[in-house]
Amino acid sequence: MEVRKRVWGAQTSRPQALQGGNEMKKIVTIQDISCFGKCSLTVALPIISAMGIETAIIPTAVLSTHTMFSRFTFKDLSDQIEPISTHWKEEKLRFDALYTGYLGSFEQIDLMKQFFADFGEGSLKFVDPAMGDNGKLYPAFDEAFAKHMATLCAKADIIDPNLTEACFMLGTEYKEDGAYDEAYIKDILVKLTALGAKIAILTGVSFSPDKLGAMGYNSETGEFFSYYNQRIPAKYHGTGDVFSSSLVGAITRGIPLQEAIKIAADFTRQSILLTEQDPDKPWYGVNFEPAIPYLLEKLK
Ligand code: PXL
Repeated sequence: MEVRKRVWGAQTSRPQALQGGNEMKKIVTIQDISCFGKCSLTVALPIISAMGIETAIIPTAVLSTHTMFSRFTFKDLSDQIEPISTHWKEEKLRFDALYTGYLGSFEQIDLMKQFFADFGEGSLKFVDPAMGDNGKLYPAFDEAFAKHMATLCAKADIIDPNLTEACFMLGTEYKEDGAYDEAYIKDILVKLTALGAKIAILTGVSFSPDKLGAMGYNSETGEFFSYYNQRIPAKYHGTGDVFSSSLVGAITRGIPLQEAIKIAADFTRQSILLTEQDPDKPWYGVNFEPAIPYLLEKLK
């Protein structure tokens, strides 16, 4: 016990790590652990680590599976967020990026605002307001929750909602692919940044049946940008988490934003492609794992 204590103490108080004296970047990602189902932390942790970035986590809840399964267990961990954060402040920990994903309650959203206030200075604050897809919110959420998520987006540097999440946060009508034009997407992007975030990236944007991609807006420069690739006609759960994790990883590695979006979109597409080729393809998630070598190749 004595020895274990000393080893642990030595690790946490290593001066070089505290001063950020090594070269490796650090991200903290805050979202749930769905123990089975390939989403949130079981996606973010392996992807960001594989990108050569130290990945700290705060699990906000433990679920047996994600909420698309017909039944799941759920243990809320909100009461751990403040004590973890207080300890980290004592340890003077700093992160290059703070990345939030799926959050389960109004309280957790407010705790993230406090976390941004405590750790955000000089760090990239990245919010993926994971709440829904295909015009619908996930079962746990309603419109009031989406409006509250918008108040966290207001505190971020970069947000990357899909069209569904953006529409619920803004109270704008959701339109299916093919039923909207560029003016509709640009209007949403401007309104998203008017919430307070500097940059908004809208995912799942399509202006032609064979193309799918993302369009972004930088409110500081007034610049719009987009990236599309060949659509694979298949939808998988967890692709938003694959995109966000690789995007925040690429940005943290110093890759310019538009290039980072291309890398994240191509990696997500490659994950979908490999899932489609798998005879045992899972219904509940995407095979991002065999696409990791492709991602690392893109980072060279
Ligand atoms: O992939 C988003 C996500 C994360 N966490 C949980 C979810 C979902 C989507 O359904 O249920 C628990």
